Amino acid sequence: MYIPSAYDIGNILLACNMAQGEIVAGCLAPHPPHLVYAENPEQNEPVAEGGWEQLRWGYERLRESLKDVDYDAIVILSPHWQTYVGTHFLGLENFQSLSVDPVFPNLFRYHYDMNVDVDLAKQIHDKAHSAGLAVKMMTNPDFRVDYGTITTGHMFRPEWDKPLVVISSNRSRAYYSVEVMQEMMVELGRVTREAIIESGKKVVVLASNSLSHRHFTTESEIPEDMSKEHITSHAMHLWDMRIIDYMKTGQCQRIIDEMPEFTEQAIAETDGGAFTWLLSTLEVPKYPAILHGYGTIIGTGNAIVEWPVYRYKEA
Ligand code: 2X7
Ligand code: FE2
Repeated sequence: MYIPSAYDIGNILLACNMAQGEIVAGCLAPHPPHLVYAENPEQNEPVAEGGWEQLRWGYERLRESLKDVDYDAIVILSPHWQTYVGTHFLGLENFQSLSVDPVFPNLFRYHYDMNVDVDLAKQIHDKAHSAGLAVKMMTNPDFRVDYGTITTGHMFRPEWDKPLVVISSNRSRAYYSVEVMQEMMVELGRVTREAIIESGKKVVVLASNSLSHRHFTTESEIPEDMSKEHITSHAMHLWDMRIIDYMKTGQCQRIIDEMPEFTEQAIAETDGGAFTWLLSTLEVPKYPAILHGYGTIIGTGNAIVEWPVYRYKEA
């Protein structure tokens, strides 16, 4: 007689559950504050004469691509919310304040008002805790949300009409190595995915980071003067193109495998773990991603990329 294992029973229960949640899309959604500055939204105080159009058009194409895709919440991991003891999650329903970029206060003074899906944040938090990761819900009402989260949030969905789950960067690369960081982010990605499926919600997951991250050390007189904008070196360009090629050709396992070299040689912002976490939430895709745009910002390499999970799911 066939006796189902606990694993089989779990799968049967999951299959019977009509309210199973899902990740509908995953995106690489970089956050240089220059993008918000150049858009001139009413929330941002400084005023620009445009700039970085290649990337801003890329975000336009991403928004257009997802406009008919239905989802309940957006989950973002930002490298600029740096928590050296564990992974933290925004844990209050609303955050409002003024966010100022510490390096570019001349470009980014943004008045934000964001809603959080605290239930989903707690579900991911609890799963991560059960898996042995150090985690914490952030419930200080005076907490200032980092500019990485806000820039990605604004460029991805300027309406701010979907609740967010915001996950910090544990910076485990700083204390240990890229390899340790990756192990932890693969696990965080796995539990993020499980929690989303169990939540019954439809979710978009966003990794908020640049690719190569060596930047100029001086700013041009007019920050949006595009005649001054280019990649810092040929080596950085080659690394960015290599990683983009892997994304476009569905070779994401190679990105994970080469992450230590990429992160170290291209000084990549993947050091914060967001990209590894994203690939893990998507079960390391083997299908091609859509490249919506690539461009440099003060010499760093930035790609806007979508994994259209909604196209690949079974009918
Ligand atoms: O945070 C950033 C970044 N990642 C890249 C370029 C410029 C500014 O800020
Ligand atoms: Fe950054």
